[in-house]
Amino acid sequence: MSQADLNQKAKNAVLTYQNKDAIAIAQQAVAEKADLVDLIQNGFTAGMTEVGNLFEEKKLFLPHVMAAAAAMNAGVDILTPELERTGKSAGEGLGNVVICTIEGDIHSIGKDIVAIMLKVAGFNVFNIGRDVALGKIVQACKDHKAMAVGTSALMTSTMVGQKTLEGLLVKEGIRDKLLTNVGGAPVTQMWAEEIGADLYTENASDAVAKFTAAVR
Ligand code: HCB
Repeated sequence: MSQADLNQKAKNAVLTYQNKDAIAIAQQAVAEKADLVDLIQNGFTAGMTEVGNLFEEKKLFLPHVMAAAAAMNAGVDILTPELERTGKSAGEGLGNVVICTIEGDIHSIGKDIVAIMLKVAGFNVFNIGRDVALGKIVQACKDHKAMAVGTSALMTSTMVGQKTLEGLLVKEGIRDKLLTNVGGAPVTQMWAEEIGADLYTENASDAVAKFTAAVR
């Protein structure tokens, strides 16, 4: 099957909340040695983005969003071990990165995709979860001697946590030892500049490009 057809089927699986279809298309893509990164970005993520738009237009409701997210996760769960297997080995590690969704925010799909892509690109990624307390993020950066910390915020009400984290990293004396990266749908380059974050990344590919450039 062509990459475009695989992507379309992955998108449809999310839009029709079909976990089984999502799993089947992911397995087919692995068997056919398709471009799995393309499948995540232009298949599953494209479906999730459309669901998000329909939700915003009030044409879908929260249970639909949850069902779509479950289908997306079912597909991505099949692809993750394969991407990790074919990615760079731990020995080629480009540095330790801590990533999470900020305190008060349970949205995890986007940061999980970024975590997978950074891992595939050769970074040692510590994905410490969602709704993570700011103190816990700082501690993880210290424990893992992180060269970068990426935080995701999907709500305007939780973005402020990214700003507070900047101050906390300064207070704990580690701000100058790492790069701070902010992402999430409402986050912008302007927000990154306003709070003093080093990197704004729009999506997973952008994160890989900017993180890789930062270590070269
Ligand atoms: Co949620 N939700 N939601 N939601 N949700 C949003 C985010 C709204 C915009 C929808 C809306 O009202 N228009 C909205 C926030 C409004 C606002 O504040 N501006 C919203 C709300 C309000 C809520 C609840 C409060 C709803 C409720 O309970 N009444 C609640 C949150 C409770 C809480 O967090 N305390 C809630 C719950 C949910 C779920 C559970 C149903 C589900 C999340 C499931 C999960 O993540 N496991 C969900 C979803 C799926 C969405 C939408 C529809 C899609 C988000 C998504 O996964 N997009 C979203 C609408 C939207 O965003 N348009 C809606 C796909 C991913 C791939 O994109 O932007 O997350 P992404 O990530 C990108 C990019 O931003 C970047 O790279 C990623 C990959 O390309 N990136 C990073 C992301 N993180 C990064 C970190 C880095 O370091 C670097 C780059």
